[in-house]
Amino acid sequence: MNYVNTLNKDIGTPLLFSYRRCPYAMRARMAMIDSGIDFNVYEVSLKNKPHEMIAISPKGTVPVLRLDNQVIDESIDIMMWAYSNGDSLQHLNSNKYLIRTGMDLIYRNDNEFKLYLDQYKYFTNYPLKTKNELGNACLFFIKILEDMLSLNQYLLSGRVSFADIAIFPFIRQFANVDMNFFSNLKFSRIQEWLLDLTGSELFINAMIKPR
Ligand SMILES: N[C@@H](CCC(=O)N[C@@H](CS)C(=O)NCC(=O)O)C(=O)O
Repeated sequence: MNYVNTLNKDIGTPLLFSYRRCPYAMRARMAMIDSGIDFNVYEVSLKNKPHEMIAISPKGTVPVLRLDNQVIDESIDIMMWAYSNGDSLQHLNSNKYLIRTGMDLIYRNDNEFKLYLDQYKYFTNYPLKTKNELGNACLFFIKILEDMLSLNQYLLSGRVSFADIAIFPFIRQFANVDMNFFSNLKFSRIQEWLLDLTGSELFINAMIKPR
């Protein structure tokens, strides 16, 4: 992963329009690194998105992956592209049941948990509820993950999978809203899982700051 400041160089190298702190972009960067793909990254200002990105993906969200003859502008699709094209295919070689389970979890993360997470993150916008109530409303998903982590060290097996990578940036956000609230939960497995993944070389490399 190599940060670039210009957009027209190295047309042959995959270019990821990214925003360092965006959880969707984090999972895309992690999957690309994990797959051993050589790629450039352009750090986007969300307040001033480059027209080169809007021209190929008018919906204006990051991450966007620009390839020679293809544009991929959903983070899960970028992950799937990375794991199907890189040299580390083990994630998508697991059995179909595990892939289905992983995809279902990601679906619930992106379409259910995220809605509650956003309310908790922006709790001041919801004066009728307390911050703790909004935090507690997120726990249905934390509990699902905790139960899965009681079976294996990671969500699908004893190895980090695409599901761990796709979901953990959102759990990190959840924990960061109020570290005390998170560490006082009686969910020790997810606490250890988060610590493990945030300390991993893969995550540290994906979080390198743009120059
Ligand atoms: N479904 C998209 C969601 C991406 C997304 O919402 N990214 C946020 C940043 S975290 C974004 O670009 N928002 C547009 C904006 O803030 O202008 C994906 O998975 O790639």
